[in-house]
Amino acid sequence: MLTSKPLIALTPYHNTERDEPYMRPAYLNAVRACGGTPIILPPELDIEETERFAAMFDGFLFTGGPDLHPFLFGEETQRHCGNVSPKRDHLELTLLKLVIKAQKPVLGICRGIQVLNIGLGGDIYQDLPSQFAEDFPVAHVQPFSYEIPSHTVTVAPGSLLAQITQNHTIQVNSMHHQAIRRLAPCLTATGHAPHNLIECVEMPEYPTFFLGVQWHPEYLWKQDKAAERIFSEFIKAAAR
Ligand SMILES: [Mn+2]
Repeated sequence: MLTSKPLIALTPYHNTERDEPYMRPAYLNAVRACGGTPIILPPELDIEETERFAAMFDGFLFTGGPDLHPFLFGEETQRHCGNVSPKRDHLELTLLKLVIKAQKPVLGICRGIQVLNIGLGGDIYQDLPSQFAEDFPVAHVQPFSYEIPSHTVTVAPGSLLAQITQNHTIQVNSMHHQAIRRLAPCLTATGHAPHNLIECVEMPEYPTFFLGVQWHPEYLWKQDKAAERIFSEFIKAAAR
């Protein structure tokens, strides 16, 4: 019998200098290893194509990457904001709305959690180091390999994240200078770094899998069961 693995659409990175889409292999490897078939979306889609893709694929992975444009959450650009790609912002925010409408499984990673929060009406810190006191003791851009965890995340009991990780505390890697500030009204924060920084969001009313994480499970799944289960549970939901 022909088995059909769920098709997982990945939003592409954008090299703005060369105007080229690209993808980090870690995402492709994690999706494949955890039971899905990854497909990289093109950087531009019209609304009909986006609608069609939202219906066509089984799950949607909003990948990591540089910053979202501050205008998207009503702010001026601060000097520590990083590079932006209006093209990528547009693709992801349009896609998110249509994917939610189609009620398909969603996983957001790093930039992806910020896309979910801003797309649903929340906002973010443009730059943690300059917006927090200098003695803010947790490095969210870790000084060593992505395959080694660097800070803890406290997991809310009864949440999807708790179901996935089967733990009250998990160890995660960290490579972000932005983070969620005001949570979108329909989202719940279910994972926090020390000092209460939001690192995981869910949508309790959503009929299927909806999870955003600030860390990078695609670099941890080989050695970490919780990271592996973020992908495998997402892909299981996409198979239903
Ligand atoms: Mn972090």
